[in-house]
Amino acid sequence: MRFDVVTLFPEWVQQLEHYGVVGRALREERLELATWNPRDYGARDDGRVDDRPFGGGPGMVLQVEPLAQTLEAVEQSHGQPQQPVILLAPDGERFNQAWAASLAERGAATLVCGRYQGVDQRFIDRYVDASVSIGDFVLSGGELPAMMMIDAAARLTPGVLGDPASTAAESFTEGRLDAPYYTRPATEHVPSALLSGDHARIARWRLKQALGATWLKRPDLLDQLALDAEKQRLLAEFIHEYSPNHGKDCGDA
Ligand code: 9D3
Repeated sequence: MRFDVVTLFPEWVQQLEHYGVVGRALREERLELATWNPRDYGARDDGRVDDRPFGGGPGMVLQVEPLAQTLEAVEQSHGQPQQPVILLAPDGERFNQAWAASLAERGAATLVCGRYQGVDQRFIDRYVDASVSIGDFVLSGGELPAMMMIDAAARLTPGVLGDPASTAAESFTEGRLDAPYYTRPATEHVPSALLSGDHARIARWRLKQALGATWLKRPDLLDQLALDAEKQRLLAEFIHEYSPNHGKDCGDA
């Protein structure tokens, strides 16, 4: 997987190299990251790449020319066929796991980080294949969203995580939340199923807790799941045990 990131803060984005599994994959060149600063390509004589918006209003707008020339440089740097140009912008499509998977599958993308009030619309019309947002909150630029997308896509790239099973088993891939985890010491309140050594029982407990957590915390995800009979039964059990009177004498005998 290769990412080209167009950003006014390349050193910031390059910090990815120093942390975690994504950092390791970059250092071992199982993942490629190149950063491109529009200031180095077609800035005005005064070094600026932005200007005041026509019609007035607060803030500044990134100009077409520096961004266009930066994309030109990106293209010339690799002889590969065109890779998608994705703009990080607050009015983009919402980024999610499906987006991460499609990026990982395409194998390459150019991520353009917006700043200020945004980028000149003519750049978007001419060069941008899709705009992506990470949620309904206002950030000061697209760099953190770009780093987030790289992290999410990278971990779906073969060889980035040590153990391929950990990607496959990730609950979001399944569209639901995960069960709780425990580790030593096994003092108190560790669910007995987890200490039983009975793998079928552990798997059943985890699935039930995962479905229960999704029911409690993300009912919107549950609506999208087609639960088979076994899963429906496990969730019904969880819901029954969750009810406030479960295991108590409610006095109506
Ligand atoms: C005047 C309207 N503002 C839009 C809400 C202008 C504006 C604010 C912040 C334009 C750009 C930005 C900088 N944000 C991003 O570049 C950005 C972003 C975000 O702010 N939230 C969620 N996802 C993203 S992706 C890029």
